[in-house]
Amino acid sequence: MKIAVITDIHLGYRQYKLEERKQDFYDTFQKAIDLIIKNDVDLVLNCGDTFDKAHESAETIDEFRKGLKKLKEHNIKMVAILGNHEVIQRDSFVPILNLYEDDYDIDILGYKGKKDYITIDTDIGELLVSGISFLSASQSDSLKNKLQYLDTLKSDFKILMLHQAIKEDFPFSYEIEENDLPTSFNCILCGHIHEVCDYGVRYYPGSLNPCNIKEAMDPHGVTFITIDKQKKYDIDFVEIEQPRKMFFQRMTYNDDFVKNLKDFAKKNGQGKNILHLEVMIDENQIVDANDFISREIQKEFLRVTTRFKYKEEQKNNYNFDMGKTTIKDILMKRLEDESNEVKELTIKILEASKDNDSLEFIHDNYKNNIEKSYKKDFKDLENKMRAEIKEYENFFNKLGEDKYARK
Ligand SMILES: [Mn+2]
Repeated sequence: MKIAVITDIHLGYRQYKLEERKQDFYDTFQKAIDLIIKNDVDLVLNCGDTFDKAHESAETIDEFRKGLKKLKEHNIKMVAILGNHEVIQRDSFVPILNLYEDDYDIDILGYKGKKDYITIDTDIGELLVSGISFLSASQSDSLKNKLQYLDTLKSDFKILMLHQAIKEDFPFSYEIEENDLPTSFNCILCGHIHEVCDYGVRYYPGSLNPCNIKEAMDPHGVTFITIDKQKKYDIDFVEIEQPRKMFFQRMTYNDDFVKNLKDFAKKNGQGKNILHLEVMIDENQIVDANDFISREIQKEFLRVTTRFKYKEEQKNNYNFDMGKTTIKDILMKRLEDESNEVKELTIKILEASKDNDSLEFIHDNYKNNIEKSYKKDFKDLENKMRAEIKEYENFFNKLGEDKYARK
């Protein structure tokens, strides 16, 4: 038994308001379908966010139809759930996926009026595929009830499809926790997180396309699951080459800036790629830099977005010696103008982070308890902390890159 899993196709997303990016999402989807057909699978599972919005253009709706048509020609069934992008909490709402049900072999699971599961006779016995379309946090009781009910079903091999945020995987805003997940399933396939994550029984195939610059660093593609008669299964992720590259460059506006950026653009732009530029600069140099970028760099790429950061500000934040400066020093510097409560809390968070549990800590101790007493301060701090964590991630990723580049 061989199954293909895709998720978060986000058809209709016009990234950077570019027609080219919308077309990229179409092309990657068709490539995925061709790859699925080539791999001779028995079934395709689609874990949600097929469409970027609940309402899409006829062109976008037709693009998905083309994919389903190809699958039908090869007798391949698709089972899908709806993601958070394509549902509206309104009684009269009809999901786009409904349009295909009569003419193509697609089942939508776990939505109003739809089945919660299907069973299929396969070479490994009876396969049960169940799924719950996205439910918001206000419906988490109903979500938990559904999960408990699906847990009681019996079959030779059980698969569950979800498109939810699970606390352990996405701690800031979630609908359920790992503990709420049923235990009788051989495999739980999840959409929503756009990165490929293999947590054993729980698996995220990741989005088909990068939907932001951070996701551009990750591979995107189709996951194939082969199940044998002993109910053991292998997971094989196959990357799909993206139609264009996205680069993130952090540079300082100094004597080498013009040459370095020109060289980079000549080598990497190819008229079709996308560049996110972050430039450390003095305020009075921005006009010159902007002029140079739009005159010399823009033409090498499909799109260049530039963010300027003042050098002064940058120095305050990053002028530290890797051997000596601690994260605490950096944080204190950034929180210079904050109240003592905020500083104290920061220290607590830092201490908790030593157990590698910082996100958990922020959520449990800060968001739920402390926020009540110091609402505004701590809301601000939460945002700051989120930004900080991102910065550190970027910073340490960068260090990693440099390290590998030298080898
Ligand atoms: Mn998504």
